[in-house]
Amino acid sequence: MTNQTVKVPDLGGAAEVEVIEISVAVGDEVSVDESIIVVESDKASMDIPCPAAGKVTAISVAEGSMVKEGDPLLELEISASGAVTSASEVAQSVASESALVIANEASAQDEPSATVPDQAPSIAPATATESVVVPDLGGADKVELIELMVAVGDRINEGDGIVLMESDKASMELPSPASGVITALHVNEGDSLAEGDKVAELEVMVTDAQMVMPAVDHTEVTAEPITPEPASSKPSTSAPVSSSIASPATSNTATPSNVDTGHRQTGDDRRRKTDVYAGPAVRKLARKLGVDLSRVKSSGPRGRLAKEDLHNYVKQLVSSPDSMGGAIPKVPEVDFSQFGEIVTEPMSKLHKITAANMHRSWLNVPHVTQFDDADITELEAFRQTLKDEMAERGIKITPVSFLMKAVAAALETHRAFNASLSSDGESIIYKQYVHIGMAVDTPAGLMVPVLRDVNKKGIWQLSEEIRELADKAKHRKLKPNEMQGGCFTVSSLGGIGGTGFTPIVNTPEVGILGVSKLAVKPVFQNGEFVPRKMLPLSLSYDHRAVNGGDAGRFMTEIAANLADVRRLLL
Ligand code: CAO
Repeated sequence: MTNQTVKVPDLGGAAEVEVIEISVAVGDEVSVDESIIVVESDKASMDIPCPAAGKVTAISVAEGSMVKEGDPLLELEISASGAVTSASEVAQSVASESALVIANEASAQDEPSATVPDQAPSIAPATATESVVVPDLGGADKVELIELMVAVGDRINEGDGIVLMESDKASMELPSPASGVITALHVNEGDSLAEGDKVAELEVMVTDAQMVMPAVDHTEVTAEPITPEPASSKPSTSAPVSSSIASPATSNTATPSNVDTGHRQTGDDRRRKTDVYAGPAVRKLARKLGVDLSRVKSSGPRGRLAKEDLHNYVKQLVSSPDSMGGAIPKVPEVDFSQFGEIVTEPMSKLHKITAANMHRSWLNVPHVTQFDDADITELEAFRQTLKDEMAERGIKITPVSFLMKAVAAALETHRAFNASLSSDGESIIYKQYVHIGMAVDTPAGLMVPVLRDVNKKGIWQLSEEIRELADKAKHRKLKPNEMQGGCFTVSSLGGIGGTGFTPIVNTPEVGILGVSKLAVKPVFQNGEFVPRKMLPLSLSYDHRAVNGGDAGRFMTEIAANLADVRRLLL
């Protein structure tokens, strides 16, 4: 037998880490590389693997403890067969996982020697081992063990559940007959049990009275020596154990005195510490599945979570769209060919990119769309007066040039629309430039070239640039920088048709103006209806960044700028 102290390995630069989970209990047999403790820094969490097969004899930390490299985590009793022969071999065997430090200690040091009584008062608490058996099953022949509620090494109180059993009619918890430590388990989950079957061995403290009484059924009484206390310590006031019931030195068998360090937890301890009542196996499974145990509902007694609860939770997540935390239920696949002839064509790259951008924006941005009609009767009249000059210059001016100018002026006075939210959602970035994207319908799909410094340019120059960029877009000649840097987008479907639409914000911009086909409408003016050329506008905006009031004012200004373009000179 060799005792080894498993210490905190190299933490990769972290000064201190928190023990967030102890995956083993005193008395547990652990295998090489089995996760024994999980630690977490502010950047990552790390499973500390067991360096060798053995039995956990003591745990030196508690969940929530802060530890640093080299701090002892637990004591391992390594049997001859599972022993690692040298410290270097141990280090090698775990080096790939982590640089655990193992301190080999001679077993003799830990084994109580024959001289112990000379060094300290010969005081030893007495313990009795009691077998816990399946009680009267109230008529049922057999029950199934559905949950092991304790592990070897667990300290439990009288009345705490040991196992949960279920017949076809009911489930019942087998309570512990006394307070003590589980030293052995004879059953496994899924076993079929009958009345009288042995379930566990419980080591209980024996009082003076019990020692003079005849031993109860199923109880063998043993006594174990305790580790001598330092000379300065007060001798225990426990009753001395008579030599007739003192067992031979059982070396490193965990005794109540050396396990009662607060690391062996009862169910109540565990509930208090984490507010989640679950055993190491359930916690381990939850870690594997990435499930937050505090969200899982217990179906068991006293709120203890079982593996089944975890499975049910995951099943529910997978099957219920409502509980998917933002994930979107999938549209079912349909074989359209069953209804008639079909042709399947691959989507172009541009189409796929557009689809992805639209989807992202639609999902991320709380959209609001506001509508208005701009009276562009005077604008159109003015535009008609430019026909000859347009022909002379070879430049076509459409309502879109005026729209760009009207929007640029409104962006200068309504900075809420000339902005973007920072990606962390903590701040708003206001742009001191006015670059406007223009949606262009091309045979390959939608493209959005950007007109720069629209606020500084005149209608002729803008009209020329609009034509140039639209042509480039239609012929796939746009350079990447000609599609970047937009503050706001104008999407004009006026040349195509429609009375209105709700455009999707081109994130990270916060607004987009949709323009539909102008129509002559009767407008009530000065006591009578008069025919006016009305341009339908629809403004979509990101309601995280822009309020309805801002949007109303912004839209009103655009409409006013279009109704009287002289305003653009102001
Ligand atoms: N109402 C009525 N007529 C309009 C109009 C409006 N709102 N806007 C433009 N027109 C007219 C123009 O005056 C032009 O008429 P003429 O040929 O008689 O002069 C005609 O419609 C066609 O204009 P155009 O489309 O060639 O040029 P434009 O400046 O109006 O638009 C551009 C340029 C690039 C915006 C446009 O070609 C385009 O691609 N629009 C589609 C945008 C789009 O797809 N948006 C949806 C995005 S979301 O899917």
